[in-house]
Amino acid sequence: MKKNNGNEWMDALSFEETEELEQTGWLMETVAKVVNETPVTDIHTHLYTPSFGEILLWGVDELLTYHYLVAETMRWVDMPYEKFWSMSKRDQADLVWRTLFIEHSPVSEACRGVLTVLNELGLDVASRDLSAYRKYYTEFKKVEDFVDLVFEVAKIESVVTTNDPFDDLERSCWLEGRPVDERFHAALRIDGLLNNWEEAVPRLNEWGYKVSTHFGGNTYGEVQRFLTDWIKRMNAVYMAVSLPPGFVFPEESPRVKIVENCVLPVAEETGRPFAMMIGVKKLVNPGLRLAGDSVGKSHIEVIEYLCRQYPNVKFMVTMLSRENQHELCVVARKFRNLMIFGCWWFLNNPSLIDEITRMRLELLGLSMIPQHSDARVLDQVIYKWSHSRQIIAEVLLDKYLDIMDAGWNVTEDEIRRDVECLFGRNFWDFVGR
Ligand code: RAT
Ligand code: ZN
Repeated sequence: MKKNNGNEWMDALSFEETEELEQTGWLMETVAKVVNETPVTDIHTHLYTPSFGEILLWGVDELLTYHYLVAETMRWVDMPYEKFWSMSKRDQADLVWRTLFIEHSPVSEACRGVLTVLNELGLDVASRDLSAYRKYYTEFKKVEDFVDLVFEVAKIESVVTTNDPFDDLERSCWLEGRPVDERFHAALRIDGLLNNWEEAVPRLNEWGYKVSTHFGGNTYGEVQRFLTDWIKRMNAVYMAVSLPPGFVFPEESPRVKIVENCVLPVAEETGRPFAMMIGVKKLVNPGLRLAGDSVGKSHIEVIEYLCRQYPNVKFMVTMLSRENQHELCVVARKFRNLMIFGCWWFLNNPSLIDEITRMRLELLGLSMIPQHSDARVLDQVIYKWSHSRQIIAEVLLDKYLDIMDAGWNVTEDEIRRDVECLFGRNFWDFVGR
C-alpha cells in the first residue's frame, strides 16, 4: 500500500474505486451543506414571542444559569440550595462560570453549548472574558434585533413555544392580546390541568368555567370549552403535557378522566395533536427547583392503547428514558397517527442523539421528527441546532452510503427533500398546516 503522498495513492486505485471515492466525497459535502443550510421549525421550545417582554430569556447570564448548568454546578459547590437561589442572577452566573468553566474544563454538553453560542455570535471564547460577553449583549437595544440575529445564525424558520394558561405572567400577555411574531407558534401546555387538578379547579371557576373536583355537573364540557378557548386564543398548533413514568391509560384518576373526556375529544374535533412527553420524575431533589427533576422508564403499552383506540386523534410522543426509545420506534411503525419527536432533555447529548437518530432512521426511515431544542434561553437554539445538525448529517451520510453500496444513487434535490421533511415538513404535514 502506497503512502498518501500527493495524489500517488489515487493512481493505485482502480477506475471503480476512484469513482466511488469521488462519489463519497460529493455525498459528504452535499449532506453537510444541505443539513447545515436547511431552515428548521423547532417544534418544542420554552421561548416567548418578543412582545411578551421579560419572560423571553436571552443573554449570557441566562445562558449560565440554565437549570442544566445549575445542577452541574451544585455537584461541586458546598452551598445550601436556598443560599444559591437567594443570590442575584449575575452572582449565580458568576458562580456557575467560575465553577464549571474556570475551575474545571467545560466539557459537558450544556457547558459546551455556552461556548458554541458565544463562538457563533463571534465572541472570543479563548479570552474567557465574561465581562466582555456581558458587554456584547448590552449593545442590543431591542430584543427583536437579537431575535433576528439568532434566527439567522441558527437558521431557524420558526419555533413552537410552550404556553401555559395557568402561568400568570404569560396568561396576562395572552389576555391583553399582545401581537405574536409570526415566526413564533404556540403550543397549549396543559400540565396545569392534568398534573394538578385539585389546584386547577378553583382557578377554572374563577375564570368562569364551572367545574368541580369530582367531575360533577358539566365539568367535562367546561374543560373542553376551556381547551378550545385557549387553542383559539393562542392559535395553538398542538396541546402538550409532560407526564410521569407511571402514566397509564385507562385508569381511575383525574388525569386520565380529563384526557379521555376532554383532551382527546378536543384533539379530534380541532385536529390538533396531543403531544405527550413521558418519563419525568418531578422534583426528586426539591431543593434544586427546576433543576431537581429526574427520569424513569415509562409504559409503552399506553401509547399502543391510545393510538389503537383513538385512530382519529393525532399523537406526538417523546420519551425521556433511553430504555424506551426502541419500543417507541416500533410502535410508531404500527400507527400513522403517532409522530415521534426529539431527543428530550437528558437525551439531548451527542452520544444519545447519534444512537436514537440512527435507530429511528433504521426503523422508520424519514417519517419522524429527529430533534427539537427545548431552548429556555433564546441564544440556546444556536448551540442546540448546531450540535444536532452535525450529528444528523453524520447519521444521514452513513445511511446514504449504505444504500449507495447497494447501487442506489441520491441526488442533491432528493437529499434536500429528505432533510426538509425532517426539519419541518413532517411536523407541518402532521399538524395539518
Ligand atoms: O428540558 C427542560 O428544560 C425541562 O425542564 C422541561 O422543560 C421539559 O422540557 C418540559 O417541557 O417539561
Ligand atoms: Zn421542554
